[in-house]
Amino acid sequence: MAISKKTSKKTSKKTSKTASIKKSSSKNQFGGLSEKLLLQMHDLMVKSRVLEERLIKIYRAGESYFWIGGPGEEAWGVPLGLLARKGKGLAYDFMHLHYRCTPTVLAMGVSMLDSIRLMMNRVTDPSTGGRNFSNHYVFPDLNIAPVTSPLEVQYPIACGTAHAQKRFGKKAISIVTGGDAGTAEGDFATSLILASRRGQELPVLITVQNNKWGISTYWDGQHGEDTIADRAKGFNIKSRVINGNDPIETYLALQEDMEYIRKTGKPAFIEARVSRLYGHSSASGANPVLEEVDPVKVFESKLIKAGVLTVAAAKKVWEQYEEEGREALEIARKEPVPQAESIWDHTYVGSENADWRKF
Ligand SMILES: Cc1ncc(C[n+]2csc(CCOP(=O)(O)OP(=O)(O)O)c2C)c(N)n1
Ligand SMILES: [Mg+2]
Repeated sequence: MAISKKTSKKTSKKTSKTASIKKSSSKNQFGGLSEKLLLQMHDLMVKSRVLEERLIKIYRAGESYFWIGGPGEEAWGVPLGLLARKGKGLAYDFMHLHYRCTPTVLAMGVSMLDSIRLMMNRVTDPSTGGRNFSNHYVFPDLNIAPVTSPLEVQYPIACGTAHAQKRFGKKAISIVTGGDAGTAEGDFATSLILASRRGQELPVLITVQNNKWGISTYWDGQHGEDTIADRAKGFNIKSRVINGNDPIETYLALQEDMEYIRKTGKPAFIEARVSRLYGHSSASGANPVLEEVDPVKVFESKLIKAGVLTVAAAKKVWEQYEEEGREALEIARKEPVPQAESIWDHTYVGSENADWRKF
């Protein structure tokens, strides 16, 4: 995070001359968001993309077993991470994220190195001690709940933390993310019911990142509803579809809905249409999908066109994160992997299941 702030400062200094010339037009074009925020979002979106591409290279080099992640969800995930009320405990927002959440956790302050440690199953991985897949983060100090491999279980769990937050009374909210295909699970329907009961509504932001794919099954033919957001409307939940490939539209929608939830204590629903730029996971090859919109490239071009960012400054951001990713890889390479003796650590602590040998 410190690094991204530094970059934003550097880039804004370099570009301030051009930026001030076009200030009034860029304000309108960018929904009134400040130049500083625009550059910060660009910086984090690039950071996330470079990190994910580094993770894919690590997989291809045989230094990891599996990759799944978020290239194509940067314009959605970065504003989400920036807008969350970050901290530990019920006075702060709870994040129940899915496995494409790298942009969000980076925007919340997680480092590239810690993501690479998880990817390479290093004992130093703060999320799981090197015992889970890429992007399956957990950061208790940031209220980032464990990313689960079973789809959709995070949705009712988010209603649980929202219930506790409501009782605590500090206007914190719970936020849940997940994919479109996963909404076929009963857990998704359960969350709509739990969130919206009359008189017992919950301060939860339920979101779906609709990339129109569930592994290799396309959206068409799988849904009777026109939009997933329509399903929330049936429960009287404030609901909308947004272009999740546009960080400005995303930022403004999230800001408005988060304020609404804090103010009313009621839920809101956002379906964000996003890209899936490297297919489902390493299991399907993790190759670039060139037909899909690249939100990072589109946003960068807009900023350059408006004079908010120069070509040289943009290039520097990409190069800087390439360098940080390479350095982080070198560090992680030298770190050990977990040993068999620690397999039961943190698992069913103190219960009879703590040691399978005693079953
Ligand atoms: C309960 C459950 N069923 C099936 C799977 C296998 N699975 C993993 S990812 C995936 C596709 C999910 O698609 P979607 O919810 O649209 O999310 P996306 O991967 O597109 O972001 C499936 C079926 C699983 N992990 N959990
Ligand atoms: Mg999907």
